[in-house]
Amino acid sequence: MLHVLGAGSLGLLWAARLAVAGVDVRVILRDAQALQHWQAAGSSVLFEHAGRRCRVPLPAQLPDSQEQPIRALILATKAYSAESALHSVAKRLMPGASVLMLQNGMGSQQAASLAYPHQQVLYASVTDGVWMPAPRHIVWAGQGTTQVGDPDANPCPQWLEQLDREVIDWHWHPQILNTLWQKLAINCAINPYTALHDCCNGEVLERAGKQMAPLIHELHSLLALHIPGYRLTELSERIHQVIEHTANNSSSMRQDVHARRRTEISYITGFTCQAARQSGLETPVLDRLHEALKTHLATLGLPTD
Ligand code: KPL
Repeated sequence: MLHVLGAGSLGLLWAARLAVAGVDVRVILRDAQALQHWQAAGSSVLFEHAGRRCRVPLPAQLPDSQEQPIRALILATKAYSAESALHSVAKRLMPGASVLMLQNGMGSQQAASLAYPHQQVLYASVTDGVWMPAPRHIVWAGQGTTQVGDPDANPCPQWLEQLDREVIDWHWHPQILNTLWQKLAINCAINPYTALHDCCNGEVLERAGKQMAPLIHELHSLLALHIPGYRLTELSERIHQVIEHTANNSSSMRQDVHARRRTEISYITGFTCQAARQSGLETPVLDRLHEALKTHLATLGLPTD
């Protein structure tokens, strides 16, 4: 049995795909009220993909459920909730249980590794596009891939090995941190502009104007410290590619702003500015972008962290 903690769009996408693949899965909900709503609505989700809709039964439970211990946990909360969510089920984790972290940005994964040294904490980078037009209704709009790896270079756990790649297109990545650094840089170059200018990813180059080239330079200087031999042209090409391929998408940060939710800036631009400082690097363009974002969020009455 697999447990999914976090019933946002990504958590439910994972839970629904696992259930469709025949995996016995339980969704862990935050509190009794959420569970009550879930059960009253039939303990299922409406799963929409490629023009088809199906109802997928998904049993749910509370973090302190006595039902069964947790052998494998898919943690799909927002980055800022990951630590407290993990804490809510800590007593149920079996010795050596694995925790698959699906968070955006960086920082929450390392915090989980530090807090749970006896669990196998796996990091993932997800490129699926999913949204929820209504509660318990998920639309899998962009089929992506999930890179998974163990930052401590342990082997892939068996439960993951057995996951049907037809249903979840996942790949084991021996150097998952490299993948996370690159995704982080891409998010730093795209998400802030989409939130600041309330635009789709495709408009980012126009909105960033002359800032984009020095920003990519700064991001590359940091990445090159963590990924030896990483070339500036590679990062630049990847950023431009993602902008082109996701031109019509609303970034996760813009979606958060639209939903008047707390954003993940502390785990995206905030983490990156801090990492640069710790390495003695100056990143004036990124720093200004981060500050502009904070001011913008404050003006909208949203949290600035
Ligand atoms: O990961 C993303 C996000 O929105 O957070 C990008 C790559 C920018 C795609 O929208």
